Amino acid sequence: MQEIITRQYEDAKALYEAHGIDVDAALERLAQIKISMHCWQGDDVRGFLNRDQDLTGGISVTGNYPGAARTPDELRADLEKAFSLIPGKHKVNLHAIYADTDEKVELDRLEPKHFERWVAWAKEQGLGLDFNPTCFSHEKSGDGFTLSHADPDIRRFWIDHCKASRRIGAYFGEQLGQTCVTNIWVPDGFKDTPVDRMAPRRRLKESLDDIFAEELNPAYHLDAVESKLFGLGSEAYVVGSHEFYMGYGIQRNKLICLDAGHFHPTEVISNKLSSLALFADGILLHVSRPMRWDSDHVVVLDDELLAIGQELVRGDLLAKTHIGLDFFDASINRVAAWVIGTRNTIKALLRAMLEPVEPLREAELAGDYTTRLALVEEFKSYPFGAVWDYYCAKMGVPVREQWLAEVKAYERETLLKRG
Ligand code: RNT
Ligand code: ZN
Repeated sequence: MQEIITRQYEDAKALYEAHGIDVDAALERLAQIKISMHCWQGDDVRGFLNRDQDLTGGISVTGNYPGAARTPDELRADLEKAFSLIPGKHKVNLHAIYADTDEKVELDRLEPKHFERWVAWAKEQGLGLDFNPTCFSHEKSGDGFTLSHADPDIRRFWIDHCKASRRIGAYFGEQLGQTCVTNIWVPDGFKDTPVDRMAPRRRLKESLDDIFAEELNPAYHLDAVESKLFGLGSEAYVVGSHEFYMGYGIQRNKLICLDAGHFHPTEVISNKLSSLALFADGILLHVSRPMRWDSDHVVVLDDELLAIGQELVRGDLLAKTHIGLDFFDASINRVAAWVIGTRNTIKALLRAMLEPVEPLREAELAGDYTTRLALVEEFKSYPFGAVWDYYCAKMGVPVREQWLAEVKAYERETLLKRG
């Protein structure tokens, strides 16, 4: 390791240690945290099963940057490149449409065998896998409804798809010896104000109960449900609202997924974690960045990302929280998008681990809000960067923006050669 990185690290460490922060222990802890990196940033949520279908479900990817992955092998190569630039061992979050098979298979007929190559690759790479049924971009979701559809046949199709997805998730968990989270998100909702808000929600509840009827070993598989406030084309009413899944998840013991972009524009998920944690066994996060709407911008190191990290660390919630990413930007290099968003998420956790939490708690308890504010503000300019650089070097990944040259080379040699 370069001498200067080590020296700056030692200096920084002394400053943090003066406040009782064990920096080496923080780095060890940080190395244990797995971020679930979403495969869909690599190809603009297209997948491989129904590539002729447009992206629907009220989500949208904009931009036409060249080099999107067109095949499972290309996507895996891109993921490998990204992971080589991100410190730590992580997970890949797959969607059902990313099945790697030559068979023409319908969503409700998917089986573990259609994901064998993903599992073999994950084993070889030392990665975990998470999963999602794909309840959009399909002719049977064309009118905006899936699990809450009024037509029982359409509902059945999506229920069967979700059941198949859970079995695939359980297979991932068993094969890789680590828990797979299968997260259900459905786009169901109305563009304009409905008359009957109850019936679709009742149907969604019944569909979920049917889907979850099969018990799966929680050591290998956990279910999550993801809410939303609105989407493109479901501005007036989303069936699976926050209250809906909050109730469902607590009552039925499912992980509740909080997506940072799925609430009112000034509402933040960081402020929900401590409440949810008191009642839920586990939480799934979709770390994203809404800009004016659920725009799924690449995650940057902004106040909300820092606050999410702080809540997880201060509230000791890391053990019960599964951290997933959810953004898709097609206007920049897609590998860079992964690297930037994932490195930032890890940075936010490290920043939180380097806070003088105990002295801050004591000041707060004593009503000394002056000290609280003063310390929090001064710590913002502590030499966090030196610790981060040392961590990257120690974990064998590029320090600071050195990763960018590698992405540019990969773009020249690989991405731009794709048609
Ligand atoms: C959509 C949800 C959902 C999707 C992915 C692709 O608003 O956030 O998580 O982004 O499943
Ligand atoms: Zn999401």
